Amino acid sequence: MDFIEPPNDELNDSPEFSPGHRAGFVAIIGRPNAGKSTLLNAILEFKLAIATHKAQTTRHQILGILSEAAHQMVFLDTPGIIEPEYKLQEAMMQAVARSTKDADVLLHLVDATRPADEERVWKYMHASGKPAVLVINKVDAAGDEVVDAIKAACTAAFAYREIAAISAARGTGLDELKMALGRQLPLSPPLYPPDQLSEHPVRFFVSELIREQIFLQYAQEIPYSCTVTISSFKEEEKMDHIHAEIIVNRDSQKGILIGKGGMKLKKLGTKAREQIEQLTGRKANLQLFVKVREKWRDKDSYLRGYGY
Ligand SMILES: Nc1nc2c(ncn2[C@@H]2O[C@H](COP(=O)(O)OP(=O)(O)OP(=O)(O)O)[C@@H](O)[C@H]2O)c(=O)[nH]1
Ligand SMILES: [Mg+2]
Repeated sequence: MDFIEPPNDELNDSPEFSPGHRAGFVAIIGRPNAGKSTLLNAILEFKLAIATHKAQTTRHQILGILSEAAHQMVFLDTPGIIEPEYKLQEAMMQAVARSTKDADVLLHLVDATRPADEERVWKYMHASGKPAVLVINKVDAAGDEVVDAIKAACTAAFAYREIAAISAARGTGLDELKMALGRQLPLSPPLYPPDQLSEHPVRFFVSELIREQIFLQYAQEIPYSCTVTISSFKEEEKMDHIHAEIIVNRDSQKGILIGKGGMKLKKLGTKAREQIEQLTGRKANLQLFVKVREKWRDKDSYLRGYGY
């Protein structure tokens, strides 16, 4: 008789997990550019989420799973909290609200290199009623007194369960952070199979890697005016054939994106393809098409169609 793997819900009865095992959801929230996606990648030791020097890089909830002997932490990376000015940003804030609602514990990430102007974040935290851990990031780039002052300001405003100081970019302080988070999670067997890293399809990550290059290679409003959809993804024996559409907000942006003689789009495609190949470990043939969808960022039907 063939061996049949138990379905996931039978993990409860698995003898492999100690009675002290903890598992749950950790929502990483904070202002734009605090380093949330960098932290997710550092904890997972894998580039799952795109991260750039520009604010509002992340637009979706990104789920990443860390499975260790003592605990399984399901991280939810989220868009930076802002006052929304158009419908795309409203959808981004809904992703934050959903994540705080799903979380067992909130990880409030604060950037030590700028003043702790966190009122908007605290509003989400209060509304969720969830316990929170304060994590001060970028301590590699800030003095001890500054870090202490941020700590004092934050703990005066919110009753955090734990406090940690880290550098997500350098990977320092992460063991202490994981221990602090573990203490806040409920006793539970794993929620996901221990070898699973995420739950989004590959084509989602492919579209994100293209968007990351748009954030890195174009100035001003272009990154904020674009979205990327994968129109076809065919796996063949030797390579993946991917067609991606870059959607822009206005006709004038199409020319900027393509550049003289198509040079800019070519450079974008080359860099994105390299990143995609790193993610999948396979060769890719990437073709990019630019489309104008007037004011897509403010139209519900487009936003839904593009996954927001
Ligand atoms: N010096 C320093 N820079 C960092 C650290 N962590 C992140 N950064 C930088 O901060 C910038 C923003 O990082 P992201 O991870 O994209 O920030 P985010 O919070 O996900 O940003 P949004 O998705 O826009 O909300 C990038 O340029 C990172 O390299 C750190 O520990 N030290
Ligand atoms: Mg991010």
